[in-house]
Amino acid sequence: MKLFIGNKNYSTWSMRAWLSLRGSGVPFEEEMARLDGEGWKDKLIRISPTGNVPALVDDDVYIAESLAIVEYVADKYPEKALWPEDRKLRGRARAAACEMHASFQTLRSKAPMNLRASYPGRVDRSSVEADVARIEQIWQEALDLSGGPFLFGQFSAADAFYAPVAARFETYAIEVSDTARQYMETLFVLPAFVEWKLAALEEPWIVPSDEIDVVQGLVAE
Ligand SMILES: N[C@@H](CCC(=O)N[C@@H](CS)C(=O)NCC(=O)O)C(=O)O
Repeated sequence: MKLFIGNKNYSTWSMRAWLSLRGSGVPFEEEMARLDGEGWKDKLIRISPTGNVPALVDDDVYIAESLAIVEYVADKYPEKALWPEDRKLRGRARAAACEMHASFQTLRSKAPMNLRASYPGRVDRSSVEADVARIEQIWQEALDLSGGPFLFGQFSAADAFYAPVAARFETYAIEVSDTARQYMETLFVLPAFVEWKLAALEEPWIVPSDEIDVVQGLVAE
């Protein structure tokens, strides 16, 4: 089983799928399809007809879309518990991941993930208030329900889906509640998160469209 991913510094959807698998102990190979450089999009379309990463190839089966990848792998490796074992917690965890997949466009567009960067104050909480408040509510409810330390008790794909959000809060020093901060610290020491971030820090590539100066119109792409 091979997971195609984008640049680790920037590719949030790749990170969600990769962390879900690695954090759950699923065996897989990975290959990077860079989101920069000459002809990158054509190369990507050859790997993944959606033109997006992540994409999973398992023998003759090809699966695109981060959430579908997680569900496919959860079906294939039920013993790895990508979702919580308790049915009600599993339902809530899936709902949280689906909401991440479908929402928070303001935060996603105004505060691109950039793991190697530190830009405190460049994104005001007020400009992304509705999204941050809803994410804090999701985290608080989940942690109250499960008792933590991860959203639904043990690590699950729901945590992987919110990890890039936590990384954004950190990069731009967006103020969050004490509960959210504590949960972020739990994520930041997860071995799979550390492994991904260390690899991201090694990458030399710049993707201009994900750099805050370009996003904020201060520098042309
Ligand atoms: N809905 C897709 C989104 C995938 C996506 O947008 N991936 C980005 C990288 S994080 C990508 O491949 N972008 C290519 C492009 O911008 O053309 C999923 O959940 O997998």
